Amino acid sequence: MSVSETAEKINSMEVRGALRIAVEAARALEEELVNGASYDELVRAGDVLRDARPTAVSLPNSINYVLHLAESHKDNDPVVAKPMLLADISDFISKLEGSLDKIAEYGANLIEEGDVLLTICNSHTVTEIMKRAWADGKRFKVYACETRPRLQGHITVKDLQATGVDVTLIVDSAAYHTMIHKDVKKVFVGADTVYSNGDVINKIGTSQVALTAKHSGAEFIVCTSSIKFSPFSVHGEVVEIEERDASEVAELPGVKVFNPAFDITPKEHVNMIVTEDGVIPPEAAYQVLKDRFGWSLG
Ligand code: RUB
Repeated sequence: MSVSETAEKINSMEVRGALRIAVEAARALEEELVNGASYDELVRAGDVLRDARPTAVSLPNSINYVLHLAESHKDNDPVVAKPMLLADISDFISKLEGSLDKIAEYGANLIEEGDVLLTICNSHTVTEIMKRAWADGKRFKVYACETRPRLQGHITVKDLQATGVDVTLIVDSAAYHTMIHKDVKKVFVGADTVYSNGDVINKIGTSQVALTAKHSGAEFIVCTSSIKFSPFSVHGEVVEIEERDASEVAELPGVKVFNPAFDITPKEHVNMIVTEDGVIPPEAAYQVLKDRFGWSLG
C-alpha cells in the first residue's frame, strides 16, 4: 500500500488498532524505499503518515524507528545500503508482529480455568491472549463491551466466537453491573500509548472500566507491545486525545456533541502490564523506555 493510501486507511479507521497501525506505517515506508525514495522523501512520507491519527504513539514510534534506520545508512553507498536497510526494516516489522506471540503466551498464563473476564474495544493483542488460553484447553467466559460509538466490541465478539471462545456482548454501561453480578475476576485491555509514569491511554471508556474493576476487586491487566510506550513522555510531552466527528455519536442537528476517542487510565488502577518482555508493574514503564528506546532518548 502506498503512503497516501495507508495514511487514508489509518485516518478512516479501516486500518485500526495500535499495533496494526505501527506495522502498516512501517510497511508503507518500506514500499516507498523499494520504489526508489531518497532519505528526504522518506522523511516527508513519515510526516504524512504521522499526521494520520494523533493518539497511538505506536505510529510515530514506528515511523521514527524506520527513519532512524534510514539515517544510519544515509551516507553509505546506496547499492550496498539499500538492501541492508530493507533487511533491517523487514526485521523490525517481523519483531513487531512477533511481539504478539510472546504477549499471547504470557497473557494466557494469567487466565485460569473458570475465570470470568471482561474487555473493551477490539485489541488484537487481547484477543490473541484469549484465543491462546482457550487453545491451551482453559475454559472461561468473556464479557465484551460494545464500545460506543464505533462498536469495535462487535469485532471482538465475532473474532472470539469464531474460535469457540465463550463470549457475551454487553452495552458499555453494563460493565459495572456485569463485574458485580457475573463475578468478573480479570479485565484485559489493549493500549494505544503507555506513558513513562505508567499511565495508559486506550479506547474511550477504558478508564471507567478500570475504576469499576478496582471497586469490584477485579484485576486490571493492560496488554501491549513495547512499541506503544511513549519516549516523548520522558520529556514531559503528552499525546493529543483524538476527538472524532459528532456524527459518530448521533445525527441530531444543532445538538452539541463531545466525542473523545481515547482516555487515560492512571497507573494506580493498573495491576500489571503484559509486554513481549514479560509481565511488569506500571511503575516499570520507564525501564522499558530506557531498554527499548535508548536510541531516541539520547
Ligand atoms: C483501538 C484501541 C485498542 C488499542 C490496542 O482504538 O483502543 O484497544 O489500539 O489494540 P481504535 P491492539 O479502534 O480507535 O483504533 O492490541 O490491536 O494494538
